[in-house]
Amino acid sequence: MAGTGYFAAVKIAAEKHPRLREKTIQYGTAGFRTKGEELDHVMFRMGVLAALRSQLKRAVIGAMITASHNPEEDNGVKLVDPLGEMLEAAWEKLATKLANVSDSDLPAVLSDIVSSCGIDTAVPAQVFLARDTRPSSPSLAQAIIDGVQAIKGEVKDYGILTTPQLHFMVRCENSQGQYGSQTENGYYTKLSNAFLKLRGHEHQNERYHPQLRLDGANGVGALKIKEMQKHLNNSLQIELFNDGSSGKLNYMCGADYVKVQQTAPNGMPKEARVRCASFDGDADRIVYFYQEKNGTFKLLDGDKIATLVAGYLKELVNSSGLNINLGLVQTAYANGSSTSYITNELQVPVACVPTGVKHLHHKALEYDIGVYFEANGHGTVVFSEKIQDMVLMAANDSSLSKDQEHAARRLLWIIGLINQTVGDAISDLLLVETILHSKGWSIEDWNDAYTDLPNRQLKVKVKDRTVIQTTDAERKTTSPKGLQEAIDALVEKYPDGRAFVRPSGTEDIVRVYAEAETQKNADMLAHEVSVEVYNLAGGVGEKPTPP
Ligand code: G16
Repeated sequence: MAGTGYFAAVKIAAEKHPRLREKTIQYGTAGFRTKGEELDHVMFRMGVLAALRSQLKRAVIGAMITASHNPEEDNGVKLVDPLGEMLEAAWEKLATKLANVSDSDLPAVLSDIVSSCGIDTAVPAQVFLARDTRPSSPSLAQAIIDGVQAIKGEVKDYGILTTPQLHFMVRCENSQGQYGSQTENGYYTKLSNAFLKLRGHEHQNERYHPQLRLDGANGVGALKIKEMQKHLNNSLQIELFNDGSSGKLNYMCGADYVKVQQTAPNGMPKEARVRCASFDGDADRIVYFYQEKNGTFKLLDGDKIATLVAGYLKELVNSSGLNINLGLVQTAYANGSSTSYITNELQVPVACVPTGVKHLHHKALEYDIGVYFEANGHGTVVFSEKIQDMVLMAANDSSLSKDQEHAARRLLWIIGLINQTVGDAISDLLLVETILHSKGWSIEDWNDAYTDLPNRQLKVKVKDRTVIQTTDAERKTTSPKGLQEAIDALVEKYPDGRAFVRPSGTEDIVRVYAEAETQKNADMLAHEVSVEVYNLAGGVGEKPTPP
């Protein structure tokens, strides 16, 4: 087993990446995230950690440099586990510890990790690396490479990729190619083949039009959707805006901006009844939107996507006659109307878990087919191995009726279209377009399924956001004292009122969510809750101002 002497090379390499700041940093909702300039030593250490995890798992581990929806100056890193899923929770703790130790303690902490996890340091380590388009990303990538190489690991550097593309590559490699080929071309080919098959076997209804306007958030998603388009044989005409050629990443555009501000992004023409979509900065989230004739903005967020997808999969499962249990996973941010619609109309069981794709993903694995989406547009569908085999057999079973066989075949192609490793804006876009095309629906038809309760999200700046602690899948607070009682009393005042607060795991703020029967009431409730947070949880800066 490796003692501290083994890490002498790490100590020397670490001299190039010293820890210059005392500030503690946490592996949050989706990895480390802060200003890009504060991350060099963290990246180096995550390179070492990724290599150790690769030795432990005897598999390739991924490291994605991105701060996703955050402003351009921020950056971060997400580690990717062997099946392409987010890093296991126990290792998030190790990552936090490693990121925060002094330079001189580094060998001792690494040695502890090696002995407590039983890592054989003689095993070859391999790390797949990719980054988004932020200016700070190339030098941070070098810090990761230095970390991996400090313990003689090998790096495959993909350069610029979307986050879900890197997750895909890791899964492909570790499945020995069964999941697909671990190249960018392999990604486009797998998804587009499935998309074209699904499109080719259904007649287009006149209310579906193949034109889509897309906001690329001035990020990596814009670059990669252009590549994907080359594989779609013109069956989908995507008009791209905010493609990064001039605007700033995520600035007044992108899925997070559109969802939180409930408005169209800058840089896109405003035209009534045109189907539009928006990616976030690393293309793992997507929301749709359009404008009504009278100019009213309509958002179709992750909840709307989840209901569209779950409803469609349920139809296919029923038509195929296969015995499959289908479930849907949401978070506290899910609009109350979506949960009622899924439960009562679609009759699909719903589970609620804390924010963070890692929580949704794990819960979704409990179903044969698990659909999960956060309201912010981050989500995908996972299929159990058993169901994938069953669908494959049914799709080729000539003893089934034509309808059953047809449904099974579509399910099989849908499995090919979905990036099951993590939420993927490109794959989700193709999935939504497939379903709308198959149903012959316009975006208005889709929106008509149910009406969202008006809602509002706000941010409150506090001195230390960890003073807010939550329970019940983040729907209630347990600290600071009196906050939950105050929220309960406010919610009481408003018909259909609901509100909760939680500390963000990606930004240094507390998030406030409120919904109510009218927009005015939702805005007021969110404001009043913000004031309570400010007063009881150590607000800093300007007090929240009324709407
Ligand atoms: C990340 C996570 C999401 C989460 C979002 C916001 O998204 O992957 O699961 O919903 O952060 O998290 P929080 O409210 O804790 O700040 P992304 O797209 O930024 O990687």
